[in-house]
Amino acid sequence: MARDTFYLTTPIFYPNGKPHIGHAYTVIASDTLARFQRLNGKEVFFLSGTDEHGLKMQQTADKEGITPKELADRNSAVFREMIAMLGGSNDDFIRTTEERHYKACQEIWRRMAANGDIYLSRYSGWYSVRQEAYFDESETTVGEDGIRREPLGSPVEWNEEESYFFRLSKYQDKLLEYYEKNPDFIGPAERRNEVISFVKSGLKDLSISRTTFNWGVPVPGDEKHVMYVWVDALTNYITAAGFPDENAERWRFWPADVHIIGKDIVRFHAVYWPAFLMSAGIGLPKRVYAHGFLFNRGEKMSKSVGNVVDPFKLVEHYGLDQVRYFFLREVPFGQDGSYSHEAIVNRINADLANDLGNLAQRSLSMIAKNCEGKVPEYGAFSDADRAILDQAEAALATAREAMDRQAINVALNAVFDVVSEANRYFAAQEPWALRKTDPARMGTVLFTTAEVLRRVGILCQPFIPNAAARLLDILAVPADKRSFAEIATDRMLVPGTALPSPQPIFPRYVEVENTAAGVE
Ligand code: ME8
Repeated sequence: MARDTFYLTTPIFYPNGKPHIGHAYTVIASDTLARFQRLNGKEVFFLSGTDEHGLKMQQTADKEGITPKELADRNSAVFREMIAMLGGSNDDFIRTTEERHYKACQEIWRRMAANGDIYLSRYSGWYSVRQEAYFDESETTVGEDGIRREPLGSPVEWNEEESYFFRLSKYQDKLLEYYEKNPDFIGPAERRNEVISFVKSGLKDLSISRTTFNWGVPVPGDEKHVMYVWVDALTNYITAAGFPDENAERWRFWPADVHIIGKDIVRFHAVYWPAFLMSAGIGLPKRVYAHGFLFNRGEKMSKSVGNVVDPFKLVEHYGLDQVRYFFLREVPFGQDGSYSHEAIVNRINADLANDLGNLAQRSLSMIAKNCEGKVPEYGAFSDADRAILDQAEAALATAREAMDRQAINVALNAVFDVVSEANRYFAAQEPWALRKTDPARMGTVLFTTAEVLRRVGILCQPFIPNAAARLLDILAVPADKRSFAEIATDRMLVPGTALPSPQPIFPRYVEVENTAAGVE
């Protein structure tokens, strides 16, 4: 039977600079969602990439005295490296300067034009290079320094040129109807409400080409224009699925199940993108989910404040699973979050080293010493045994439901609630005391604990893949028995199976002198 497909994307990153922790965060969260659905039995296509055109790239390259393509080549490679370093399990990495992408952009343009939605006119307005977007004069303000800025704070400059326009105004009612009929299209709810009120306030036609520079995809039939970078960027999601070849192997993945983005780019994904697709007669993505922003000790990261964190250094310092765990557990996905050295260390030591690491170490060392290093035999389960086993099984249902709505932290909480409860269970059952008084019961308690750890190990894989693999290795769980289907009670550990000698899963974080890890 064909498996259900699941297509998930990250935003494609501007390679005009080096990646920072905000980029790493998007990747970690998206990767977790992708891994979860693979273990859940879906056929997953997970995409990331770089967004290489536009004025920002051109200007940065000019400053460095290199071509935009050279800049893109250099930094795109660093983004790719960062994704690999974070354990990213993406199936493809798209660069918008690739040939396949030019073809897709030109075809979607032709289809929008054929539908009567593109016309030539002149544009004049306030342009922000940083946001790669025009702003209404009413949206801008002039600061004390005399500089005019858009609402997010980047400077805008007056721009006037011949431009192609997309009839976005025509789609206002269609979009509102779509949001109404598909209440899950935009998440979380705050973002959905913002989008709806923005569209209700009236949509103007959108300028979708530029003539003042040529670093972009040429407009078919009028090559002095290049496409507006956001038309090009959004199209990446269908390029990678094989568009315009609807017989392509990957076209079955479209429409995407979810576009994961940051909250600053919701308008592009939830207003422009569905309008372009409606115009071109292409199916719409099922969901757009926006996460929040990360702040360093509550402060915005900025080079001048000196609190920009390099994801490579952060991972080198704390460890990959530790960093993944921290961001996924600490920040409710969809809300803004803050990080600090103390908060990271606290999570590592309390949750990973103490709760999970110690439980595994203590129970498995007891098995090694007292049960000949084999999965113990078990007798009838007591109520306490059954309660903890059931909780570990129920965590899967909770996690599935939560991950379907990208509530990553809710899923992870359910798994770590099992770990906390298993610690209480272990302490209350006192298997070390049973060793003399009732060795058979000790075997049942140790079996129960090991079986709970097996379930926890399977459930932890999307979040902390390396540590979860180590845990499953020391429980001798075969590589092909690690999917969510294996959590079922009839697939428990088999008594008598030899276990390798227990290795620590998570060391404690020991304070070193330079605590300002990774801060540049
Ligand atoms: O926006 N915390 O690229 P980008 C959390 N090329 N997320 C953050 C962040 C922070 N401090 N700073 C940035 C683009 N991000 C476009 C996307 S998609 C078709 C094109 C997030 O490199 C930001 O919200 O500027 C965005 O989702 C992502 O990083 C890429 O940002």
